[in-house]
Amino acid sequence: MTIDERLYDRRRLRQFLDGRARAEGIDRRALLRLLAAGGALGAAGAALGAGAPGARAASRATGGADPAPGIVKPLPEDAFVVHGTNAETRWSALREVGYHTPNELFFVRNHTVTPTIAAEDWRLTVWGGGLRGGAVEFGLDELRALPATVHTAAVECAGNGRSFFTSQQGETVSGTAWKLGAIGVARWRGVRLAEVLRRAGLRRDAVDVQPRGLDDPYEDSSGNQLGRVRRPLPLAKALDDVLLAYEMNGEPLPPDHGHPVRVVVPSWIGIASIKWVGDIEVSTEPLYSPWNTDLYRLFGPDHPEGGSAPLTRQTLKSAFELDWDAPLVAGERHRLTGRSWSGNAPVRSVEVSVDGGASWRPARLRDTPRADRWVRWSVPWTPTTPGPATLLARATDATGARQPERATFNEQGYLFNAVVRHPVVVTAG
Ligand SMILES: Nc1nc2c(c(=O)[nH]1)N[C@H]1C(S)=C(S)[C@@H](COP(=O)(O)O)O[C@H]1N2
Ligand SMILES: [Mo]
Repeated sequence: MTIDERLYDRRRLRQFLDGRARAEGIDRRALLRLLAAGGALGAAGAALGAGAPGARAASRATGGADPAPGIVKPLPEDAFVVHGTNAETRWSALREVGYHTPNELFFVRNHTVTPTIAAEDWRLTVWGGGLRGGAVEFGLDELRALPATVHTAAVECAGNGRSFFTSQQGETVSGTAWKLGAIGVARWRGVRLAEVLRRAGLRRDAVDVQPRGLDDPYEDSSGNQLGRVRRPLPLAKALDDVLLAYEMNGEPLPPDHGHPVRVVVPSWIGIASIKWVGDIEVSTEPLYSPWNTDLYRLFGPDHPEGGSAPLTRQTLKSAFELDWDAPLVAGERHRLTGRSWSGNAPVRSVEVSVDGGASWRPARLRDTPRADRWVRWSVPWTPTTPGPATLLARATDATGARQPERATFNEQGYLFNAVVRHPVVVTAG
């Protein structure tokens, strides 16, 4: 895979010129010299002396199309599909990759743009009526000095698989048209939220805990100002397994994934895992935000009048580590690989069909199934007849729940759990 460093530098420069980068102690001139030395600057560099607005125009003129405005890391074509401000991981890019999703391949879901936050300037404020005393602040060093916990867990968007409501079920839903790449599994290191709340001094009658991001306030597509991204958690979950993570796969959290600190809520939908967390409100009454009222609930004829309860756990899914319409040579033995996961329980078994669902065979699990993360699997296949074919993978979890043929419709297309029909093309040998 090629990481396009020039594109990366250009994007960083653009953020810098837009005033978004704080450049962590490096002054403007020094940063520009640094970028110029890397060969990333065209006319944009020369224009800087003329002031930021002109420079910005110049960088647009010379920088080419920016595939995902606001995402800092490179998004090589062979690893990502961009949807607006978001980027989904291509499953084919995970094929020869180990268990954890490398940071550079991890999907990005941004409501606005990745902010640049200097770790040394960052403070977390814990506040609200659910505390015994006043607000308490923590710096990164203080969090790092607390007992550390390491947990491997998925972060998966509630809308992962959304496009299949339309392409497989003919239903119209709103939101980003993800295939199955809005998930990643990382090894998160941080401090338990419980530990921080305990130190902040919890009242016995505290009920909700609401982390809020430092990224820009969000304006939805209808022009409604929703404020900063925030979503309450019930105290029971907050005290259970939630982390304030400062490392991802052994590195400081990358900018796009919440640098310097994000919330990680294992087994729950991705929106719970607030990135760039700046403050956490603790309340003695239930809290509401757009992200647990109008958004991230199920609306539609199969759901309660006025909508379901706010969504919590993720659902059951499977994916092949193959591109859409991947070519497979007839007469050769292929090793089909993939991963299955569920927010409800460890995956127990996975079956694969290579004939559009007429017959199923068990896949071999390559990891011990565990909660909060996926299991890799493989199955051999020697196709015989050239032409289009449809692959299906169907997981069953430890509760006995199995992926259905159809997912229950909801207007915003959350929690798609049905078996996905993956097209491939068998080519003549
Ligand atoms: N502050 C903030 N936190 C956020 C978001 C955001 O836009 N801003 N997006 C949420 C959503 S919808 C998802 S699916 C996950 C995505 O995490 P990732 O970008 O690290 O993959 O972050 C969540 N946390
Ligand atoms: Mo999401």
